[in-house]
Amino acid sequence: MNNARWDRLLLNATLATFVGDMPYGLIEHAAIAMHHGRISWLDRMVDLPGDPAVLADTVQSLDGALVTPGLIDCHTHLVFGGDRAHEFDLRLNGASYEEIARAGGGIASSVMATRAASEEQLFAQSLPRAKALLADGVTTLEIKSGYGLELDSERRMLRVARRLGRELGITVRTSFLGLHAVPAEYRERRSEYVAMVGDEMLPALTADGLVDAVDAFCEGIGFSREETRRVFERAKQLDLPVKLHAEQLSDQDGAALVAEFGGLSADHLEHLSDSGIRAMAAAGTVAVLLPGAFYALRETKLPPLAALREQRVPIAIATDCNPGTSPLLSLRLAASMACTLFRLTPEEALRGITVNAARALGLEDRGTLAVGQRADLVAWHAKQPAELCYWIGGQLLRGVWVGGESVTA
Ligand code: DI6
Ligand code: FE
Repeated sequence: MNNARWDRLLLNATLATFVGDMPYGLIEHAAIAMHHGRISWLDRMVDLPGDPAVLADTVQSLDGALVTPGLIDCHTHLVFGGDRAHEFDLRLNGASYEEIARAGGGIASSVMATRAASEEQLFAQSLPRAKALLADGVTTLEIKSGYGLELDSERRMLRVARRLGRELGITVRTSFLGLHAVPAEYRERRSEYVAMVGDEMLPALTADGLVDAVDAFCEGIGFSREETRRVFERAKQLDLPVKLHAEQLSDQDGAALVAEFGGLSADHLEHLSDSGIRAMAAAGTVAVLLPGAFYALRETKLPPLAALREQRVPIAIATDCNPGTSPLLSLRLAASMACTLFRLTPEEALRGITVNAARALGLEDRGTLAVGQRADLVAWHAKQPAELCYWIGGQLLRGVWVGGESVTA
């Protein structure tokens, strides 16, 4: 039937649209149609403009199941060589993070393993992690570089990130994180390293078409505001948006810096100040909270949720999937942790992995269910949205559509 109005129609769904002021933008007893990769119609079943079998080529009933936008993990370091399970073991047997780092562990050990891995090996090691996120409903995924810290290895990481997107049929957005750590060979020459990141690596990787945004780790043990600013200036010249690891372990006033550049997001933010919040609110910079790192590091200082709410800063949640501080492979679990550890409401947490996560990546065509949006959506073995944060672990996925096509997770 080639003359049907729509490619596909899902019936008897509960839609969490995240549009409008109703809780979750919920529409019960609803249907949703997709055509040419976009959402072409959605409303209550009783308002369907005709016989479903005539309206669409493919019709499927969901028996009242919950449907949400495809989930968006807007902050990961998912591509890396090796793992750090051994350090986890050492830490729980009494070794400190500093001792491990001094013995060549920490980020340096992931850099060594990543540099040593071929593109093929890096892809093979990263693929199961990306698949785990997809199996939990993620259809858009941000992946950072930052374990190469030299041009060829950073390029390899970003190429692997892009290939994961192609292979799994999901969207991958890449961020260049040259300012993640000073590599050992530059320890005595850090200003040379910062200059190389801005003047050589960033322009070269941008010319290769591998960079969607620029990130940095602005921290006492990372890079200063001035060093970060230097690379952000280059990003601006290249017309690339910026985001920042800010205020994770201490207040460096990084949030105000990224806001000054009109940044997409400031991420972590446990030590965020009132002035940082005001700067973010004025610039429309999204606050990305990362409860996986908070949990794994057994942090106790909470991000300033009340003030973020009061200033109406949009809040997103991400896994921060990385081998050191957040080996977390479920975005739904990150949302659950955001509720239990940070006290977000389930609606805030779910907006944080849909509509606000899209905003943190500068993507306006997804994160909500509305006519014209990309047809990235997930059907769940759940009836109500809060279940997605309420169940801790488990497999709730019932179906995934990316750009209107059914994908096997
Ligand atoms: N903040 C983090 O928590 C991770 N990177 C960053 O900038 C840690 C990465 C690691 O330990 O490998
Ligand atoms: Fe991170």
